[in-house]
Amino acid sequence: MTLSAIIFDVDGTLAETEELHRQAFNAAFTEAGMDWHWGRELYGELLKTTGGKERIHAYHHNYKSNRAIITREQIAELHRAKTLRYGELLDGGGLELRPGIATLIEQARQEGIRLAIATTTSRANVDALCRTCWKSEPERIFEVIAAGDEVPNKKPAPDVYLLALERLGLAANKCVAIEDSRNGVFSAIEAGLRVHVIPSTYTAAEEFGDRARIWQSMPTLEEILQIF
Ligand code: XBP
Ligand code: MG
Repeated sequence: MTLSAIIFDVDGTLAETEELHRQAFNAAFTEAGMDWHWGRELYGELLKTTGGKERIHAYHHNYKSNRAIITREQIAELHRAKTLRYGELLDGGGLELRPGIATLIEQARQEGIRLAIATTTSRANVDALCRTCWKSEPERIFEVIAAGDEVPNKKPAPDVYLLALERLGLAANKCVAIEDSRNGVFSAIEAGLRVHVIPSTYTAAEEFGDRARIWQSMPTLEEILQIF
């Protein structure tokens, strides 16, 4: 069986973005006059809930249940402000691709292996990341992009990987997923994909089950092909 496509997760996999997401959430809370502040340890816990809007809701529900009700509209507004701040933080520069990502993508392109994204974050954030890290629009690097705001259920549900496969027009057994988190690994496996996981700063202590291949640094294309 030949490998036809590699499907990449974004946050934590292409780059260590979660610190910028955390700062953007906190900026949005402050701008809204709220006293919420997510420190690193707390954010590590909150990351178990994928999706920014879902994370705000989970925090309110689990940590602030004695406070006034927060509406769906207020959450959406907070998340809009967060996305703006995140884009600005990325545009400010400084964020780099994780070591080995640029090489892996270049090797895949040279071998004619197709490239795709399956992410929980929004398309706007994928665009901003590619502008910062590749100085390029995402379509010039990734043939297919499936984003969290396009599917009903975020990871660990398989929806976003299934959408990426549908857009590629490929069966799952012709592709591999590259992930950094437990939620992402389960999402990809549910979609029928083989998964390579390279834990990131926030996911280093997670359990990934026994069905994903765990790497401590980014594998080369040759290493991926050896166990495809
Ligand atoms: C990571 C996530 C996202 C980001 C924040 O997704 O769970 O929610 O933390 O992005 P992935 P949004 O690793 O699948 O890319 O606020 O846009 O949801
Ligand atoms: Mg991730």
